[in-house]
Amino acid sequence: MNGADSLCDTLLANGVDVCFANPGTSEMHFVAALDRKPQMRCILGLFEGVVTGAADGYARMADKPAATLLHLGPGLANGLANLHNARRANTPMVNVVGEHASYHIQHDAPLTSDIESLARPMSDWVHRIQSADDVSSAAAAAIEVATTEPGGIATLILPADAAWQDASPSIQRARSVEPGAIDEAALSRVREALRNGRKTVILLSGKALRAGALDIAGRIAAKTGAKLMAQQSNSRIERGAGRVVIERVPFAVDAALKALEGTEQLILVGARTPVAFFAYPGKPGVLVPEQCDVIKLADPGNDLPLALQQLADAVGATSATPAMVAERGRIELPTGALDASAIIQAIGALCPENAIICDEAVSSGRDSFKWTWNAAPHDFLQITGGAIGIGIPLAAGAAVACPDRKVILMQADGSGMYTPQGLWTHAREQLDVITVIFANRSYAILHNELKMMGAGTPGRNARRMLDLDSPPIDWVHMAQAAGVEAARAADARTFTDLLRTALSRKGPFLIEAII
Ligand SMILES: Cc1ncc(C[n+]2csc(CCOP(=O)(O)OP(=O)(O)O)c2C)c(N)n1
Repeated sequence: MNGADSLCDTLLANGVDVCFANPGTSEMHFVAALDRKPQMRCILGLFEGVVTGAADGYARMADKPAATLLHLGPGLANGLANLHNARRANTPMVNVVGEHASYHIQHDAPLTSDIESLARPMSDWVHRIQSADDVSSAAAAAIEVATTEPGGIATLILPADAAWQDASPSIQRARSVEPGAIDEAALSRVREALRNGRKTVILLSGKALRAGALDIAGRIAAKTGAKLMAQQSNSRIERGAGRVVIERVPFAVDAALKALEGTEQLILVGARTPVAFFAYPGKPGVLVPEQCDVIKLADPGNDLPLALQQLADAVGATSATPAMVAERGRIELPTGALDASAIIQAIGALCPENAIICDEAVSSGRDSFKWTWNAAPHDFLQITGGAIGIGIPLAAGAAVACPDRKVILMQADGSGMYTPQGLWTHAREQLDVITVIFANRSYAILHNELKMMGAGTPGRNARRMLDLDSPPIDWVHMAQAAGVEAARAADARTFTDLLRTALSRKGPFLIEAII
């Protein structure tokens, strides 16, 4: 057994059995070790942003980490934007970053770089393995960091000589760390606040947005008159028919201010105080009214369903005060011209039970909840860190985690062009993903941001940085080149027909929706 075998065995012994990878020479012994372990599913991504984004989507749905395999500093750097998104989602992940053999670093060979400095800002924990005998305990420590609530990004740097040297056969188990209990004082403060008659919003995030926890929160809302809201970006929401109806804090500052207007108390359950994505001249950065009291019930790392149950008990919200859940509605199929609403309406109408809807539709997806709140029950995954290019990888990872569920990806075209390589992974792994491209051929959101910033109207240079129409991107050929079947729709009926066809089959399909 060498260090690479020890790493592989430690991952498997701790339930990590999927590795999203893009390897290079320094990782050849790890590749060979993975090759000796058919229980490990190795999935190639043709760009490291696909690797890290897929590991994110996988863990959000599997509730356990995947490993990634990245090639030294540059490979890691290519994956950083989606690592940033994953960190913002509190996704558990174990990155294995290959490194030169320890005695080779002194030569400053071309791929040498300061891996720790690249890794740190997007990792919760970084560790450089010292020797083959250090591998198993380091990997177990990484898994512990990744799996401790609310989840974390653990990055292990694996020097090639530590991978190829003989290692002790002893395989370490990661400690399982119980999530912290909520503070009694916080619980009684919140209980009192819910009795004082002031206008209250309970803001939820993380695992408080899973169906069971939401149901408890819904009972608390029904009992106390508080309003439930979800944070603007969340890793996963279980929603649709039969689930508690919940709106997110809107992205746009004015809409968010309006949604939170008059709120006198904000109770945080694994959520943060809402702030604007950016500072805009003359607009506030914090989105709750100035006099609003912000009271924290639970941190993201607490057991959020338990915290909600404790609160429900404290306020007497029993099953006799049922939550407001969505009833399955008949959503009309759109007809006529195709626009973002028509696409989402069709998805809402046709979405099968238990689907996973991934959202990187950017400006086109702003109102998606309007068309999907009473659709068939589904999971909703969204971009959490604002670093675009997550959609195609995220959908891939979700599909790997849940092979029996349909994944529908709502993908804006500009963001899709950051990681189109992920389509090849959809095809290679025959993932059950329908990718819907919202082809507005523009960075539409940035046109609006220019206005919101008060930066004037776009002239030639600005338009050349914000428009994607010349040449138009041919997504059908792009998908086909990657091995994914694809078709184009320019009106609502054609789109609906294509969506129906794609839903009736298993495997990847892409619809380029011209809007
Ligand atoms: C990694 C990264 N690079 C750049 C940006 C800035 N940015 C935000 S939205 C956007 C364009 C989005 O366009 P598209 O995906 O087509 O969606 P649309 O605005 O048309 O809805 C860009 C470039 C970003 N958020 N993240």
